[in-house]
Amino acid sequence: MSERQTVLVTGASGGIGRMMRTRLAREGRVLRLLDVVRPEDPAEGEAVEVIEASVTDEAAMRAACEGVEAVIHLGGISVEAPWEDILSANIDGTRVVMEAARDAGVRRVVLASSNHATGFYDLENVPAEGLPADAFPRPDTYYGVSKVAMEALGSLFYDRYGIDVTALRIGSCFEKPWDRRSLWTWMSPDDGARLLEACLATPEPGFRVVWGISRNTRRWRSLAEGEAIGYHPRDDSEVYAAELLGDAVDDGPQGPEERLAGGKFCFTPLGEHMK
Ligand code: 15L
Repeated sequence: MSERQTVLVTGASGGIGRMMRTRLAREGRVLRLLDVVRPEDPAEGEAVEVIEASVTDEAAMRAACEGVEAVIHLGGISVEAPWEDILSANIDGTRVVMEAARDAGVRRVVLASSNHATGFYDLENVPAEGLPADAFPRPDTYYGVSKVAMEALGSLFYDRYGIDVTALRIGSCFEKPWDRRSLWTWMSPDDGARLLEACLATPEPGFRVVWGISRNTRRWRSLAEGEAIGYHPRDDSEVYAAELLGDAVDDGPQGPEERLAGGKFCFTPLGEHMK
């Protein structure tokens, strides 16, 4: 990569985007932050540019991709929602991002897919080494379907135009896990930044799919695909287990909401706004 590297981050005002802002700051790197909700102006000395725009705005995305070395596409709706909204923000939005990246000559794109692309896997049937990152899609919602479409667009733009695309099937990226399921699915913000750095640095990734999770003792997803691109997670949700579970006997997944990978997403009415 050249000395001054501009990285465009879409969805920069969202949960993950905000947590990554300081973590992705590097000497010689400019973060170009884009969101429909205007990202905060740069602090003194912060190498940040802000753009208030939607990922569905073709002209704005084209301009945002100028001079960019890599795009981290986090933008879109992050839970279940009406089909028309998902279609526009997540599926069409990803198409617009990929086309703008191609037209601007961007060589690398990282896509925030989700574990909900595979939400209907039953944890009782996953292999001992963990569910592979490229397990065939089994989406649990229209939201999950949009993540499958996102991955398909990434694959298409790699095969057609040679843009390196890594799709991250992100688990639960929050400061801390909050319940039993998130002990399995957690990705710490620091590991999230490690994963994004690995995606930016690995030579010639081509198109691939990687889980976005930490080194959780209770994980049931494979870390191998991440390790292959230099992602070596360091955090483990287990440090929160006692605080979350107390003395409760823990016999593994209990009931369908815990047995299915997507948890409550598998049971939320399709197309209904989820909180
Ligand atoms: C996701 O894809 C959502 O964006 C996030 O809000 C969490 O619900 C996460 O999955 C999860 O499965 O915990």
